[in-house]
Amino acid sequence: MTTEIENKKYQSILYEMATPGVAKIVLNRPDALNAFDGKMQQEVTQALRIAKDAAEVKVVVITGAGRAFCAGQDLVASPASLTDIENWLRTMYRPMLQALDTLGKPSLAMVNGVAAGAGMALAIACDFRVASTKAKFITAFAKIGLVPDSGMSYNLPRLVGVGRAQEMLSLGRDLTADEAINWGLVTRVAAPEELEARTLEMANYLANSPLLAYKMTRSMLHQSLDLSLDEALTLEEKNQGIAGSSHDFHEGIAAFQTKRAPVFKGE
Ligand code: T3D
Repeated sequence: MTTEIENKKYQSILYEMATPGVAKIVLNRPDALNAFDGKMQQEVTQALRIAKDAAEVKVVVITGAGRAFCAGQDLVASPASLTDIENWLRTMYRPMLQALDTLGKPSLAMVNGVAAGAGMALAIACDFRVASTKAKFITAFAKIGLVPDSGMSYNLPRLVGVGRAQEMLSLGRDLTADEAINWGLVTRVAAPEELEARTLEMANYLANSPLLAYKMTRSMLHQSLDLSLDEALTLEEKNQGIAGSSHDFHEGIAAFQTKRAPVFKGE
């Protein structure tokens, strides 16, 4: 039986179930290093919204076709993106970043090659990054006279700290995969031939994890920098109350007591 995910036709992306529970979005304009052409942002947004509603999807992986992850905004094919940038960002990038933020399921960027500009911004907006040893992280904005966008000014300092974010954004410091893991920008590094297997290993682990707890944990971490300790303790108490009455908690306890592996439902 084909799913809604596999039935729909796209121009700038591919969308498929990689393994049971794991949907894969492939940015698919390899001749332009998968640069965003407008259609691509719209299709990624649509794919993420479908993934959010699809019970069969537990985790989403985003990657690029060919040798790049994504070279950011297409600087040739989308004239509108160069003449009214503010509107372009609002109408093309914002919905995509918001769809990712409200996915409610774990997201992984499988960074197969260079990730530049908004391409790097998309990778760091995902919950986790598995990078090929061939990957490179290039903020790119300042090289063409721009400030960071697509959530990069928000996500980059949260991952690497303000000082290192400033170094990447203003001193043109690009990172290899090995540097990126040392800076905390990526979660794992893998040889190119092992990248897919290592990513799916992590995705499958997440797909079988207690996803209600994942969702609340992600939200708590994202809020934490803006909360006082008192507010964080209150949020922990409230969310632990919810997690503590979930199916998955009872299953986790039963599995521990009977010395078997838990089967979580995300409920
Ligand atoms: O404008 C707005 O609306 C605001 C939004 C901004 C968001 C942003 O993302 S701003 C940043 C935009 N991106 C860049 O500035 C990166 C530009 N690309 C590069 O610096 C380099 O291509 C890379 C470092 C990414 C890779 O270098 P390399 O040497 O591996 O490949 P290459 O030879 O430069 O590129 C290969 C082909 O891809 C080439 O086409 P060709 O000559 O084979 O026909 C190149 O023109 C094309 N390409 C690469 N990046 C883009 C692109 N085509 C269109 N747009 C691109 N961004």
